[in-house]
Amino acid sequence: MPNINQDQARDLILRSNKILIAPSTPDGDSIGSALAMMKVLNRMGKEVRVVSTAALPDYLNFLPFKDEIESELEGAKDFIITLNTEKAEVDHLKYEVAPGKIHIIVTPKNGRFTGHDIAFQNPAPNYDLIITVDTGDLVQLGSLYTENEAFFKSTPLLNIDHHASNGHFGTHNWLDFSVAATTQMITPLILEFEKQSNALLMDEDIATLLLLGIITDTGSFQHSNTSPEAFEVAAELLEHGARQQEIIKRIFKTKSLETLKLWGRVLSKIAYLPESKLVYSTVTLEDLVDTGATMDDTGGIIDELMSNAPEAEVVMLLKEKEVGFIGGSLRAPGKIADVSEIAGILGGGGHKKAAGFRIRDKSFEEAKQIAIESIRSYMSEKLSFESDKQTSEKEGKMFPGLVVKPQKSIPVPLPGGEDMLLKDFRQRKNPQEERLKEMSAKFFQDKDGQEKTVGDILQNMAQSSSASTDSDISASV
Ligand SMILES: [Mn+2]
Repeated sequence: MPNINQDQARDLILRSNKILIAPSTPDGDSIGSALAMMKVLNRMGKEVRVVSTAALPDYLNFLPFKDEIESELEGAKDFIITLNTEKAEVDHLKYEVAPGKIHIIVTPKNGRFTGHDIAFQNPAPNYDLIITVDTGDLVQLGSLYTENEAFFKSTPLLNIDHHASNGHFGTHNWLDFSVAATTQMITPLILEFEKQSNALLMDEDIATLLLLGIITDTGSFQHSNTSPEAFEVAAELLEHGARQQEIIKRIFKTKSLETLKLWGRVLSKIAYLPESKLVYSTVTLEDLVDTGATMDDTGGIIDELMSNAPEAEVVMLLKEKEVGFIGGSLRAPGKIADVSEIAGILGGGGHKKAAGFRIRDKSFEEAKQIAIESIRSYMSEKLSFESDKQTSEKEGKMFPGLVVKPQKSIPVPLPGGEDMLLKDFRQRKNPQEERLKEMSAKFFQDKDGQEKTVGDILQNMAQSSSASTDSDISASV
């Protein structure tokens, strides 16, 4: 199945008129992609339907056009009885329900109907193109796929996704594993459609749907998948009126009472092991029962742990999924630890910055001890190697009194900080050049905070030495 690029995806869509869009398990990115795409293609005069057999989660209830999502493929289950009316005309139709059957009664105006006039069929859904968005595997489409496999196999399928695990199941696969979200791929495509068709396609609603995907998949620009390109696309969407504050409020600041109780409990259990630079907490089945929350409500807790632990090299959240089945999420906010290595020791896997593992057939306490011990021995090796390295680096330094302090972690934006980040990013057309300018301009300030150039300062020094007055310059970086 061929891989295609944005231009080829564009041409394929332009050639198709009746399109089915299928999002995966509904989340911000899949639903944002599907609804934005549907509306834009509608505006381009195409007949488009979004079908998702899974219910929309509550937190997405604020989305524009969400009521247009259909829960099943229209007509897919219909059974059509066709009556040939060449020999007789129909006067009226009625039906009678009998035990275990139904009678359809056709009364002719003239002539008679016989069994030879009847035909049956199960109509196949009729689309030129299926587009799956943010879907790594067709099974994620649920019964939409499993009940219509023949239709999926016989219809051209454009697979748009950013998951590295994507199964290349489309007749055309437009995949980009470097982006943070599927909406990050779709945004430039929509802007191109807009340019070509000369019609207004991108408005505040569409921009909001597209920004939603980027915000949810990057944890509001906090995860390491947040590339400069993700900021660039987000900035573009803000310029088109995306309602960023509404998204943040609905996704990150709206939590049920049960969720708040659970978070309170988990955060109050935070423990720190300084010798291993490990911060961890736990969620047990008892916590869920006591607070009335579900495991789904633990989403985001690990990020909260991270932002509360600036000194940590390893952050761990242990979850008791079932009795004897414990899952662990790991994050590496610092520079020393690689949590995929720790997860590997525990039989799991993942990336350097985020990984996970599962422990079976152990009590929660036993699993916790196993995980902590593994991290302890891993970190003691890493930290002693690191301190050896630092000692050897210090030797022969030009300034023996100065110790280079490595940056421990990427600063996490404060609430609302993403605004500043985006604003900052947008203002800088050439970030490096601007930063240099900024640094050199602000290097010297006088007492009133007025900026001084090097020329001013030299002049001032000459004057002050001849006039024997104190220099009124203070340097600041
Ligand atoms: Mn996604």
